[in-house]
Amino acid sequence: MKDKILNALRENKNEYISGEDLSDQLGVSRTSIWKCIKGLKDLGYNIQSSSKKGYRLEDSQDILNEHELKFNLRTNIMGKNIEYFEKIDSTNKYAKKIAYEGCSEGTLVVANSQNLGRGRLGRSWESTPDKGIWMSLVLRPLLAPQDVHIITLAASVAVVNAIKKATGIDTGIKWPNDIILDNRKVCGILTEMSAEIDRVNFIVLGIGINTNQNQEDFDSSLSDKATSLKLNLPQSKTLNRSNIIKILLEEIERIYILIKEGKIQEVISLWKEHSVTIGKEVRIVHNETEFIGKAVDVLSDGRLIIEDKNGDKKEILSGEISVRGLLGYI
Ligand code: BT5
Repeated sequence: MKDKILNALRENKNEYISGEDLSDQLGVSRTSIWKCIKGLKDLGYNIQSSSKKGYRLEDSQDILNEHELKFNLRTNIMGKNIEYFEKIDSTNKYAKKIAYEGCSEGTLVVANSQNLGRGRLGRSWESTPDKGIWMSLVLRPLLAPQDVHIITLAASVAVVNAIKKATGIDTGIKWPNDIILDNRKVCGILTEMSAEIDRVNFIVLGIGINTNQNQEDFDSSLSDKATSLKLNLPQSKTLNRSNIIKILLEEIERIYILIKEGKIQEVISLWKEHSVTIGKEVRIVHNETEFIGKAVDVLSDGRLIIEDKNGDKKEILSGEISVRGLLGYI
């Protein structure tokens, strides 16, 4: 019923609709309407009530819930099935559980807060309640396990494009999985998989985007490493997370279709267009050894090609990287 009332209010946007009209239209009592309106207000919707005129939905700055995510979602695969949580340990952990149980491709898990958000290599991910996008998608591509890195590359491109479309903000991709804004990390991507020797069972694509945090919302250990979209907007405007997620799902779907069609080189080119790593001098720390050189290319399996000053090349699959002279934060 809440959904129906919300839709009726949306159709009458900025106009009052009386309780009587709503009750006639939806065939329920005015008391039920009143209770549902109260429930919607509790969910964060800004609904004006007037004893004479009825109810009116005001523009809300930031609402995150399943209804809002489904409203006007224009995808065929991504987010067709949504599980929303006010609080969870980790959306990736939960998505892996339901993927094992057989959930459909494109299932989206979103949380308003995570108390055990995870990064790579056992690191933690700070997931401030009410302020960020903490989401995981279950994918079931026909890929060999060694080729799954293309999903992280593709997701990075989708994030950059979605942020640009939703906010106008330009971001860059730092190899392998960071989205960078103002020399700080605004988003991290964690791709996990379950696979057999020659085939992937499923991939969980976890994305964390710092959206509406103020500087003081970040732990002091992140103060010079992390930023949010809001901090980079004029007047620090609060953003609607549901809106950004829907645009992101569209972008992910678009690039995922390229992968399904085998257009891997196209994905790599898009990645390179937005990369802040390629062409820069970088320092790689891997297994306690250090290597300095210029990042010259990325391969479809995610490896970064570094060339040292003698022209010798090295392929790097993972490790810590700092882009010297550009990003001083790691
Ligand atoms: C990542 O790991 O960047 C992947 C982060 C993925 C988070 C999403 S949220 C939804 C889904 N569910 C999960 O449980 N995880 C995914 P990594 O490259 O290892 O970076 C982790 C490092 O980034 C930490 O050690 C901190 O230094 C830093 N960090 C932690 N939280 C941050 C934040 N909110 N913003 C920016 N940097 C952060």
